Amino acid sequence: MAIDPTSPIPKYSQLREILLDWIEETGLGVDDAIPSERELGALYGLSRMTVRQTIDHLVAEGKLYRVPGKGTFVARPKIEMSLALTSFTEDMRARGFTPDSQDLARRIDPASGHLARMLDIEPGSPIHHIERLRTADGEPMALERSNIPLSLVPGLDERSLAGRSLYQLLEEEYGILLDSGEQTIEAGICDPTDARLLGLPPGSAVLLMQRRSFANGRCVELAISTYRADRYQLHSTLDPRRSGSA
Ligand code: 16G
Repeated sequence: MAIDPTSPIPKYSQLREILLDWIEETGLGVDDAIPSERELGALYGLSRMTVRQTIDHLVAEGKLYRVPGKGTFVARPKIEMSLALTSFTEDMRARGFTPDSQDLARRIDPASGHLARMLDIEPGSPIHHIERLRTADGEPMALERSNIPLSLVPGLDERSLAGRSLYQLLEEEYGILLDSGEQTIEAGICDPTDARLLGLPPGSAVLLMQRRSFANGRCVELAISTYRADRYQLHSTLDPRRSGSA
C-alpha cells in the first residue's frame, strides 16, 4: 500500500493503517523491530516528522514501544478484560500468568458516610481496608483497594493474603460466595505514588474501576482499583438490539 496524497485522511493516519496491516501480514511478533523512522520515510515518501507522529501515536496506543538507541518494537497485546465477576487470581491463571500480590496496607477503619452508603452499613461501622499491588508473572498490573464490612468477615485482618486470592479466602473461610456485582470504569491519570508502584511514568493513563460485589443481595466488597491502561483493554459482548427499539 502507498500513501495517497489526494486523500482527505492525514498522512500520519494513513501510515498508521499501513503499519498495522504490515505488522499483521508479515506476522511480526512481540518484541520484533519495525523499520527505522528514516527507512519508513524513504519507503513511503514521508517527512521524518510525519513518520514520528505515526510512531508516537502507536506508542501511546500501546501497539509499539521504543528503546532509546535501539529502535521501535512490536508491543505485547493488551489483556482483554471482560466484564465478569472474576477474581484477579482466576483471571490471570486462565491467561497463563502467575498471579501474586503485595500487601501495601491492611487496617480497620470506621466507614465514612460515602463508604457506608456504598456498602449499605451504618456510618462509623468498622470496615477492613486492604490495599494490594497485583502482579502477573512478577509485573505490576493493578492496585486494588478493597473495603469489606468487618461484621461479615471478623478476623480477616489476621489472615495473610500473600499469594492468596481474597475471593477464595472469602469462600473457603467465611462461606461467602460472591454472586453478583456492578462496576463502573473511567479513564484516569495515575498520581505519582501509584505510578511508582505500577512502574509507570508519572501522569500515565490508567483505568479506574469501582466494583461492588454482592452475596445473597448483601454488599460484601467495595473495591477501587487502578489498572494499567497500557496493559488492559475492556471487552464486552453486546446485548442484541430489540426490534422497534429505535
Ligand atoms: C478483582 C476485583 C477486585 C477483587 C479482586 C479479588 C476488579 C476491577 N477488581 O481484581 O475487586 O478484590 O478481583 O482478587 O475486577 P483475588 O481473589 O485474586 O484476591
